[in-house]
Amino acid sequence: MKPRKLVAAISLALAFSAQASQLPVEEAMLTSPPVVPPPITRDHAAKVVVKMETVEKVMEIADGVEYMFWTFGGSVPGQFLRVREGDEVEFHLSNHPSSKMPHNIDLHAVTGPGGGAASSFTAPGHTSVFNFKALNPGLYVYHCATAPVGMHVANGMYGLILVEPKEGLPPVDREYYVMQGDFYTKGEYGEQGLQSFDMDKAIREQPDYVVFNGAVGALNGDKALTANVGETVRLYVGNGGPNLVSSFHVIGEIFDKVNVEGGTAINENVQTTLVPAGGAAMAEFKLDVPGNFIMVDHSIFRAFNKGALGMMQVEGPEDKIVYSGKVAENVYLPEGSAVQVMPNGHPKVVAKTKEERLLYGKRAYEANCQACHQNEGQGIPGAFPPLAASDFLNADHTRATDVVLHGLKGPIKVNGQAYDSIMPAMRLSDEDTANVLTYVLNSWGNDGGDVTPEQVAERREKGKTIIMEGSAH
Ligand code: HEC
Ligand SMILES: [Cu+2]
Repeated sequence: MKPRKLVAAISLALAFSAQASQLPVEEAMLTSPPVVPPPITRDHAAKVVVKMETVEKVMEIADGVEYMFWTFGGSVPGQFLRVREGDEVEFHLSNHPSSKMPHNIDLHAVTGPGGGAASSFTAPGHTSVFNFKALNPGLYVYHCATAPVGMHVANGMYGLILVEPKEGLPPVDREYYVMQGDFYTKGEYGEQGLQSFDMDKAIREQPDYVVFNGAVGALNGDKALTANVGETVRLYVGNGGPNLVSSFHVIGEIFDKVNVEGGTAINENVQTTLVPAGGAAMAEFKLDVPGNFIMVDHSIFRAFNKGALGMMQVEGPEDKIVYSGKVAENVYLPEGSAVQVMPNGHPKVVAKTKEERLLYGKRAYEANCQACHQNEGQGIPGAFPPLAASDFLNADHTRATDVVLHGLKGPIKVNGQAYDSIMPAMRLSDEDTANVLTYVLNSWGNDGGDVTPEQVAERREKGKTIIMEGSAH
């Protein structure tokens, strides 16, 4: 080797080793939603090695509806990554050999062109490595930025990276990872089977699904977030978009503190915080009373008709001063008012077997009845009568059909308890009405039986608002 070349080679090696500083090395812990890695306890910078994999896989976006998601780490949103301000990150992006598409990653926490996108462009069956230094603390979105970018994002390729400030974040009892996204399918909301991506709807910004954590119900029922009275909770809320801005709200809670847009500025006593597409927020609150706290995008049709609804179940002692619960329930009927009609946008499904009728009926129940009659049909004492082991229901299936078709008002007795309230007429198809009634009759200790669409059609003919005997109205 000629001397000049040798010098050049040595200085290159030196420059390289000067860049690879002497920081302790550790491998990052990555977690799938809604889990967040534990707070960082180090008081110094480290070199953090991240190994993330892009995977294309079919998962349920709603009951009976499948979608080919493109993911970081196999979940939507992708794995949560937590580093400390000043850390040097060595990022390994592997694209699973079964992928059909190349992918890359643009981390909003990166200072540098493309946020890592160009350096991480990876074909199926390959791994790319790039380095960055986490200069700015905050909660940042990452996403795939491979063309067509909108499509990669719309298929679920986004997640969150938290860069903890050097001094750490104030300690809380629980932390959760919740991220919204909008999805565009060829079929309408709820249409069964494997659904493909609809580019036209995406361009028009008219999603069929708007969901937290990748699916309708991803945070409901036994997958609800949990906490206890007296605890503090921090939600890391992200919005992958691709199109919609989220008006993030927890029904029945006030955020004591919000790190607005995931940055350093803290707003206090916030009811609803805006989370932009490609943005995030940290929301902290203390739980003072028990119950179900519903998380929504307060663009409210998204919550009740497109899936943007999650749940936090809080257990512990009541505090009747902070919240009394219902203390009275009376009928309020201004002159001339009629029973209201609730709209329903559910698609028509035709059950071919009793199993299908029960399955579709369960879905119709969750979408149309559960809000009042509750998840196990137990009702709410004094307000909504039980459908579980209901003597009123079992005594007369025709009357029950009329209740669902035409609504019900006036005093009734269910299992010895008096109710004097109003149920609005449910605007369901004959098919859905038959399904939901058959499901209810065969659940929660009821006597069984069938209601057919033909029977419903017949009752619909005879339709009018039922006012129970003895009613004053
Ligand atoms: C907005 C709240 C609300 C929704 C939604 C609702 N109900 Fe009701 N339901 C009531 C109330 C209130 C009563 C009692 C009315 C009264 O006091 O006259 C009632 C009564 C009933 C009864 C008779 C009493 C009993 O416990 O057996 C049946 C059956 C019933 N509902 C079924 C359904 C079904 C099935 C659905 C969904 C398709 C549904 N309801 C949706 C509020 C609701
Ligand atoms: Cu991609």
